[in-house]
Amino acid sequence: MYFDDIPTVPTADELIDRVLRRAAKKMREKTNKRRADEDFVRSITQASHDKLVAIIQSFPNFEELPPFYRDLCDILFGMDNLKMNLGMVGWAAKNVRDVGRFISTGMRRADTLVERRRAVARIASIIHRADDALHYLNDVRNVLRKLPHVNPDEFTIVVAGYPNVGKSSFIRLVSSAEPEIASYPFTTKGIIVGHRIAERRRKIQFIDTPGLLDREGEERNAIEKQALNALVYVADIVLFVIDASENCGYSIEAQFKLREEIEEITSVPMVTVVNKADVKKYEGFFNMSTVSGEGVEDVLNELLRIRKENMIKEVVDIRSELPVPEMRRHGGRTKSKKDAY
Ligand SMILES: Nc1nc2c(ncn2[C@@H]2O[C@H](COP(=O)(O)OP(=O)(O)O)[C@@H](O)[C@H]2O)c(=O)[nH]1
Ligand SMILES: [Mg+2]
Repeated sequence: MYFDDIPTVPTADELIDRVLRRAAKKMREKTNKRRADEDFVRSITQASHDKLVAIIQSFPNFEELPPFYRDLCDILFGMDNLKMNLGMVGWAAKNVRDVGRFISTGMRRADTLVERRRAVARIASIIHRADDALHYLNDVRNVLRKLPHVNPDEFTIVVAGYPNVGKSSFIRLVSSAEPEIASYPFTTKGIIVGHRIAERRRKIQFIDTPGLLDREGEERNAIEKQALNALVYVADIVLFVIDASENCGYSIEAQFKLREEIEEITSVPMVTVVNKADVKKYEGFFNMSTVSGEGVEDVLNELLRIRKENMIKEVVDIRSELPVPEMRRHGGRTKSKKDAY
């Protein structure tokens, strides 16, 4: 995954402390006092610069993330914010290096202790100017770590519908392994991502859309709408779950209205399934129950059928893009060299 290995981002003080302590330790081993001050400044310069650069590099290149994650990061943080804060840390890295080099080069001619202190103060002050950015990036890091693991290359079924219609129950029931529960920052509920091995060991992933649909369309805020868009974006199929028993607390009309809304924002096939068939069925749709298990197999088969259809379409698409051989384009044999003479 792109976000698992980002280490904690230190605050300015933590970073300065670490750098100073390491340089001081090195200095104790030195015998030449004059050289030691200069080495100290070189050491803190290099270490501060490298650490700041390492922080930037520990983040992924946001522009180059798969579209789903790029959109999600844009929704969560704003691309401009990310760039600005990473840029601030970059600015600090460059300045620390310039200032440190400048001071250490002039040290032999000056009172080295005074110069050393000046270097520490200048470098610390530059790093402090990036403190807000460092805090911000640490927050970003903490959010990124909790994002669900969505594999953009896997066939993806996004399970949508109002809360309590049985989306999570369905994913749990059909997933081969224990589904992963990640959390979206804009919802208090966990998002469930489950995987299932289909025929020929191909994986299918199911993704929940929790908490995004608690409110009626008009009340949903911009972030929630975009998040829903991002989710629908990764979908190869949207599975819309309806609870005809209305035990979920939403009328059947409201549920169909939501279905229309989602149909508007997605261009992929949508399968509608009525869950809780053990309580109430609804004619004209797939009926299933995640409690009794009835109808679940039919729903899975329908999803696999659509998946197969899609795969055949893709193959045809690729074929139609293959270059037409030269000969055929001219409608006959191309002239051989012999014919030309
Ligand atoms: N009777 C019945 N209850 C169900 C069924 N599926 C889910 N539930 C119940 O509906 C409630 C909400 O289920 P959940 O999967 O958390 O819904 P979600 O909010 O859409 O993820 C839980 O109490 C489930 O036990 C079903 O097929 N039949
Ligand atoms: Mg749920």
